Amino acid sequence: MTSQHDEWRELGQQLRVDSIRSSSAAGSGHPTSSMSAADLMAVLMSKYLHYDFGTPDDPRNDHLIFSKGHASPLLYAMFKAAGAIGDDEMLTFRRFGSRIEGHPTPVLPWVDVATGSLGQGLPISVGVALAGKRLDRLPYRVWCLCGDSEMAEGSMWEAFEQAGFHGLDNLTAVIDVNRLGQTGPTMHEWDLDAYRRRAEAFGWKAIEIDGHDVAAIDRAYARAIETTGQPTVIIAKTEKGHGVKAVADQPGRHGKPLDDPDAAIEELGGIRSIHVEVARPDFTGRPHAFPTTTLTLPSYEPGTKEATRKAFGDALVALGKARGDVVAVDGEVGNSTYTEEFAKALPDRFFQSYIAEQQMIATAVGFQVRGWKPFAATFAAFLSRAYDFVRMAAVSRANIALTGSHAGVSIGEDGPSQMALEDLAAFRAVHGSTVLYPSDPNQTAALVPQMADRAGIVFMRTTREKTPILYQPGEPFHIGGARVVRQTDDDAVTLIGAGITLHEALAAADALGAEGIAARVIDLYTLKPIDAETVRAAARETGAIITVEDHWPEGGIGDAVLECLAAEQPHPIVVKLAVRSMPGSGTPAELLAAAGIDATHIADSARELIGRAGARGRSGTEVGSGRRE
Ligand SMILES: Cc1ncc(C[n+]2csc(CCOP(=O)(O)OP(=O)(O)O)c2C)c(N)n1
Ligand SMILES: [Mg+2]
Repeated sequence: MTSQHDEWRELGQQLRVDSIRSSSAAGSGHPTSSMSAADLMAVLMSKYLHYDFGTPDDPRNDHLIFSKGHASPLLYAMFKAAGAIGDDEMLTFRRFGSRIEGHPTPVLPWVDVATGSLGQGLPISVGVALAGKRLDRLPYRVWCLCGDSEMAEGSMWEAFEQAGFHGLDNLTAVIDVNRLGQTGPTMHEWDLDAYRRRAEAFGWKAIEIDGHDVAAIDRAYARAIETTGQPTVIIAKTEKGHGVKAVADQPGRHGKPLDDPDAAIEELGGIRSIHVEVARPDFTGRPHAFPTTTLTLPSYEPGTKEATRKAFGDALVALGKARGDVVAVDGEVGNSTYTEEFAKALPDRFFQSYIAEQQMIATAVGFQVRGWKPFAATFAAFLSRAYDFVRMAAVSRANIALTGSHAGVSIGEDGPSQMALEDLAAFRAVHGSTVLYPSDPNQTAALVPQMADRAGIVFMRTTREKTPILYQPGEPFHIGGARVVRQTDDDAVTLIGAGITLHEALAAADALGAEGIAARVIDLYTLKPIDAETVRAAARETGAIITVEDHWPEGGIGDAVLECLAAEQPHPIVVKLAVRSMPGSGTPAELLAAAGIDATHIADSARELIGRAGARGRSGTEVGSGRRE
């Protein structure tokens, strides 16, 4: 026993006491989950963590991610011990307006990403560690604290496999094996070998220890940083609520303050005010910078055909050549989304996530922690599998670009398992998101560079089918815009589409025109933020609107348009054409027709609507009841 060990033990007790104090002040929180990991974190911050709390964006800093984000009282107690926050602020835990939120978020400058949805912190740590190895090329380390019940999440094992595969020896995971989850025991309780066998099978160095023995913890970290070629997991046997008899290893104590905090604090030896001088980064160096050239976007000749997914792939290569911070992440469908072009042109900045969509998004989130500009792409349908990662990325205030190909029934023969029919609704619902759905390859190329500069979650839906080139190369398009493609003074109806349905709407407008009916056609290439003025002007001037989308009726183009009009009084009838029954296989044309979203159905719908609206007059107040009889 050395005095250093005593200091670490004392610090562990302080972290416990402070976790109890903040949770009791808040009247809620997770003190027992914090207490089990207190010794593990005490040793980490005293000897192994390299972090300059005064300069949180120093690229050389280590990264500490609490995958078990509910142990936030412990994290805040560490921040207090490091002098980053004061005791008073720590005790504002969970109060309205305090940055000491219930679970950690990057509202605090020392927090990289929001955690609290279990199963995400380790996958994101893998992304940060991968950035350290392959992008920044700096020797910072990533430390990740995981819960044992959290290990049941499949995404944790996506992370284990990928970290092992990439040999991320800059990553150390610590599993706090306190035997308990929220409602009762975990699957493996204190069977540390069960975790070790799994970790080793995934290519990790696994070290089993008593998580309350500071000497053993010290030795484990020392071995972790010596280990090369593979990540390390420290599997620590701990007690939930350790140090306080009333709660230690007791079920039913998860997620609540202690009944008698004063007695508990006394049992732990009272309040302390130990300050830890956390070591600063001990190496020099700057993040690697990739060479760049000037931006030359691809162009497509009007009169020919190309798919927007191909234009996305081409434009991403062009952007990547012009910007060294742009990186691509694939979900093992790069020959479908066309990120394979990036893989060929810029292999150092291409990352294969294999068929692990949660890890794909987590990798992107980890990259942007370090300031890289990730573009992650897969079939739009499969992004839904990682939706919680996207939701949490928004909580993390992450800046990531996502592209989903193979949208809607127009993909054809593959059938409904491959068709994204809810992606527009899903991505519109994400806080602060941007939703793009280009209709033309030149337009796609114009939008891709803007995705890299846009804050938040930026989603682009691309189309599998080749569609006619509508716009000239170099024509300007901006996020938030819509393009009126057809317009006359006599428009009797407005057809609003995007992607594949814009082309159907144009064909419908041709058919209507041949009958003497003028139709305005709007290319709604940005669903969010929507160009409300263009939509409202069309509503006022034509008095009848038909929206057409290769998507379920809920939450897509039709609803985005209706939202713009909801506050307008009066507003015209809006007919939403969308996919309403479960599609099967068929040709794109057959499936568009079966869904009632092809040119023929659009034209039929327009004739019927004009018949109704025409009976009442285009500009009169009767138009705009918004009701469908
Ligand atoms: C994805 C997800 N599911 C459920 C929860 C609710 N929840 C919060 S903590 C917890 C138990 C976690 O147990 P463990 O990982 O062992 O951590 P401990 O508190 O024991 O340290 C649960 C189920 C959550 N936060 N996230
Ligand atoms: Mg547990």
